[in-house]
Amino acid sequence: MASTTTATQASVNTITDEQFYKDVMAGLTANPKRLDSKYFYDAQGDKLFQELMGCEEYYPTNCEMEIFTSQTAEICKAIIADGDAFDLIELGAGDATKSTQLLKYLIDNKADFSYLPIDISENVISYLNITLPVTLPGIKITGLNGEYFDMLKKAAAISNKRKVVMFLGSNIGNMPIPVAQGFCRELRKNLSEGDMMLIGIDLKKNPKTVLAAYNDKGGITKRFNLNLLERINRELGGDFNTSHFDHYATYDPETGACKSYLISLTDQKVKIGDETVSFVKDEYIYMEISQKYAIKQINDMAEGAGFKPLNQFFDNKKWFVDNIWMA
Ligand code: AVJ
Repeated sequence: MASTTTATQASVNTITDEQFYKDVMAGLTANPKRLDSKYFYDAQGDKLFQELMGCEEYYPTNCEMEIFTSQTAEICKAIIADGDAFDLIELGAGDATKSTQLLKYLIDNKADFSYLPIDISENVISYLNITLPVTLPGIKITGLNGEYFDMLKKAAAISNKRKVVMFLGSNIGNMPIPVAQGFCRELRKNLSEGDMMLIGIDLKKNPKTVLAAYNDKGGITKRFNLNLLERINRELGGDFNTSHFDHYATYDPETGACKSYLISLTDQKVKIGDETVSFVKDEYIYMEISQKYAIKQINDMAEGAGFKPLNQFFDNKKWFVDNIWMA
C-alpha cells in the first residue's frame, strides 16, 4: 500500500443557506441596515482577502507574520509548556500561512499534537484538509467547517487533551468590544484550567495607517465588501447592481473602532428571492468593525474573562501583538 503521509483527516459542515438568507433579510430590513462580515468569506471572498493581505496598505498580516517567523521558537515553547499531548485548535484558520510557521516548528521538534482548524468557509477547510498533509507530512489534521463555538464543542467531544486555541489575525477585532469581552468569557467557559489561548490583536496606532489599511488605493477592500452583495446575488437570487454602491471606511482614534459601510448611490429597489428591499440615496449598510486595542485593554479583557496573560510577542513597529493567555 502506497501511503505518503500518516495524516488523518475529516470535516464537518454546519452552515446552511437558510441561515445565510435569514441573517441577510434580518440585516437588510433593520434600521439602520447591516450585514454580517462573517459572510464575506465565500470562495470569491477568500480570494479577495488573499489579495488584500498582499496589498501595500494592509499591514496586520505582515506584522503577525513577522512575529511568527522571528519568534517561532519562543512562541512554540510557551505553547508546548510541560510537553504533554495537546490539541492545537485554530479559530478562523484561513489559509493557515501564519500558523504553518508554528506547525512546522512543532512537527520538527516532535511535539505531540493534533491540528484542528475551524473556519466558517467550507472552501478553506477542504483546502487545508488536502494541502497541509502535503506541505507538513505527518500532521494530524481534522478540519471543522462551522461556527466557532459549535466546532469548539465538537473538538472537545472528539478529544479530551489539553487545548491550545489560536485566534489570529485580529479576527477578534470583527466584534465590538463588549461582544469581544463576552466572546472571551465564553471561550474560557469552553476551556479547562491549564488550557491556553494564542490570540493576535491589532493595536491602536497612527489613525492614517489604520484607515489606509481599510481604504486601500487599489480598491481591493471595496471589492471585498461589494462581494457580499454579489454573494447574495449568487446564492440567494439577489439582483444587486454593485455599481450603485460605494465603500466608505472610518477610523476613530478615541475608541479604536475602524468601521466600513456600503453607501447606496441612488434610490433603488433590490430583489432578494421573493422579497424586495428599498434603499434611499446615501443610505448606508453597516458591514464590518475592525476594532483596535491598547495593551491595557487587552490584559483587562483577558483577566475579565478569567484568563491569566502569560506572554506578549510584538512586531518591530509594535503595531500588532500575539498574546498567550492561560485558562
Ligand atoms: C479578518 C479580521 C483579519 O478586520 O482586519 C480586512 C478583515 N476587513 N480588511 C480585519 C478585513 C477589511 C480582517 N480580519
